[in-house]
This record gives sequence, C-alpha cells and structure tokens, in this order.
Amino acid sequence: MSAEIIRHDWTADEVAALMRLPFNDLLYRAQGLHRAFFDANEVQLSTLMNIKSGACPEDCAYCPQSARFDTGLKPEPLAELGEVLEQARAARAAGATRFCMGAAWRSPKERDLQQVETLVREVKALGLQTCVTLGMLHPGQADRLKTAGLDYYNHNLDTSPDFYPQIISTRTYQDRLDTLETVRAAGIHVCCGGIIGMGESVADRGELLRTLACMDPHPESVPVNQLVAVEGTPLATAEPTEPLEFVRTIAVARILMPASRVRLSAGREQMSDETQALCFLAGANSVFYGERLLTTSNAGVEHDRRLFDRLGLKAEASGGPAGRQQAP
Ligand code: SAM
Ligand code: DTB
Ligand code: SF4
Repeated sequence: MSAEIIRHDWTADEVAALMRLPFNDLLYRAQGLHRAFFDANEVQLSTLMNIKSGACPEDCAYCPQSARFDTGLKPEPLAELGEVLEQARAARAAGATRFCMGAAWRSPKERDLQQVETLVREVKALGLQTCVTLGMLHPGQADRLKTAGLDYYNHNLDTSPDFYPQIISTRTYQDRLDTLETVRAAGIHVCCGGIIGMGESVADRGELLRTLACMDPHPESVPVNQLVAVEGTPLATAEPTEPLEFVRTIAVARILMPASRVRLSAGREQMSDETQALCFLAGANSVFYGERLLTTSNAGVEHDRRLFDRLGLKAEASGGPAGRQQAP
C-alpha cells in the first residue's frame, strides 16, 4: 500500500488539481494520510539558534541577514561552544528533541567547518538530534559533518524553479539541488522546504512541493515557512499570505510526502491559533519551538504550551527521522 502512496513521480497537473480541491476534501485526504503514517496528536519540537549572524554575501530577498540590505541587524561572529551548549541545554529542558544551528554563510570555510564539527559533536552528546544550515556544501564537508554526528542538514529550495530568480541571484536552483544531493549521499537526513508569501503564485507553491516530492527519498523534514516580512529587505511590503491558502499548502505537502515531518516553521507568531490548529489538522507535525527563530521572534514557549494543551497535542519524545514507512 505505502509504495503506491509514497510516490516520486507527481505531475504538475496532479499537484495543481490537489491545490484546487474543495477545502474539506483536501483536508480529509491529508488527514487520512497523516493518521496512516503518524500519531496525529503528536508534534515534534525543534529549537533554532543563530550561531553566526548577518553580513551574508548572498542576496536572498526575504532575508534580514544579507549584507546587501539595511535591516539594522548587528553582525556577530561564530558563537562560542559554551554559549551554544547553554542554549541547547535550555532547549532540551523545555522539551525540544532537535537543535538546529543556522549560520549566515554562502558556504562554510575550513576553519568554520572545524568549529561546527565540534558544536555538532557536543550538542549530540546532550542527547539532542542535531541539525545545521550553513549554505552550500562540498562532498568532503558533508562527510565530515556526518562523522561529527550530524543528523539533519537544512537547505531550502525556497520556491519554484520559475519564481526563484526573482528572489535570489547569487546562487542557482541547481546549486541548491547539488547541495541536497551531497547531503543525501553523505547519509545525513535532508531537511528541505520553502517560503510561502513572497509574491509567488499558487502554481509556484505546487511546483516547489512537487520538486521536493520528486526527490527519492523524500526529505525527512519539510519546513514550510510563512514569510516574516522584515523592514529593510526587498520583501518588507509583501502582501501577507491568506491563512487558508497557507493551510492548503501544508495539506498538499502532507499528501505528496506522507511519511515526512512537515514543519509549521517561520511565521507562526503572525498566525492565529485557529490557523495553526488547521495546519495541524492538515498534517503539520513539527514546529520551531522557542522564543526566537534566527533573527526574529517566534511564538513563545508559554503560548505554545497553552496551544498544545488546548489541542491535546503532545510533544514527540524521541524524535525519529520520519513517520512509519509502511502505512498500517
Ligand atoms: N545561509 C544559509 C542558507 O541560506 O542556506 C542558512 C540560513 S537561512 C536563514 C535558512 C532559511 O531560512 C532560508 O533558506 C529561508 O527559507 C528561511 N528564511 C530566512 N529568512 C526568512 C524570512 N524572513 N521568512 C521566512 N523564512 C526565512
Ligand atoms: C527554515 O526553514 N526556517 C528557519 C530554519 N529553516 C533555519 C529559519 C527561519 C528564519 C526566519 C527569519 C529570521 O528569524 O531571521
Ligand atoms: Fe545568507 Fe542564508 Fe540569508 Fe540567503 S538565506 S542571505 S544565504 S543567511
């Protein structure tokens, strides 16, 4: 059964048809798959830390950390081990199972990588799953991160291949696909998703999801970010995403990648509790948890605890890589 459900050959027409389904039919289908592969009342908690802030040479139009935009962000060098471990311990104590360290680099330099290897080793030793997002990687670098104990590498496609050039000019879509291949070949779990609300069409959202779903295997972790519009970035005045359109995107992600963790990522602070509840109903089963994302604030821990309580959601205890690969 699951071989037919976990597909890597979705066509653009099939995905477009899913995106257009009546809302109730779409959620019913997504929820059925969610329940077949996961405990529908369980959510995985990942906590982010920005280990190297700002002064990035890339020009990603959404990003407050690009050196090209004046967002008032103070650049910071790579964080010290002690500070990272302090935040990782706090994340563990708050209930997170994964600690994700982000660096505003185009790609890591040799000295950077050595330091990140140490961070990965030490965070892993705390019993947390490890994730880093450092920009583009070469094969040797991915192998070293794997040896250090890295569980996940986050590298997003961000949007569809067609819309991509309107958002980033300093690296190509193919560069991103190459890094994802490199990560996969090193035996590291892939965390890959995108951003909704950058002015892309519904078809672009579908093509982003289809590109992810045509990867074999699927990314184990799929972060769906809602744009956090930051003053000073070219996307500061982007139209806010229509909440039900965001929920639809989550539902289609769940249908296309039924055994992957779909993460309701950036933008939760700007969402109502009801929108978040619909996202969980549509198949989201992971969040970024903690007071901060990278440079912006996140829905707070106390708020999240109350929300999870109201919804009867429980935090995942162990943090396995993905859902059941066999639907029961
Ligand atoms: N520099 C590395 C890179 O780009 O690969 C890693 C860090 S980068 C900040 C990680 C991801 O965060 C981006 O690919 C993007 O999807 C997401 N992101 C960044 N700024 C965002 C924003 N303002 N709103 C939503 N998502 C954002
Ligand atoms: C992802 O998909 N979203 C995270 C994480 N991976 C690295 C980052 C969100 C950043 C939001 C804007 C900020 O705080 O700077
Ligand atoms: Fe740099 Fe990453 Fe931000 Fe792009 S998303 S500007 S690569 S930190």
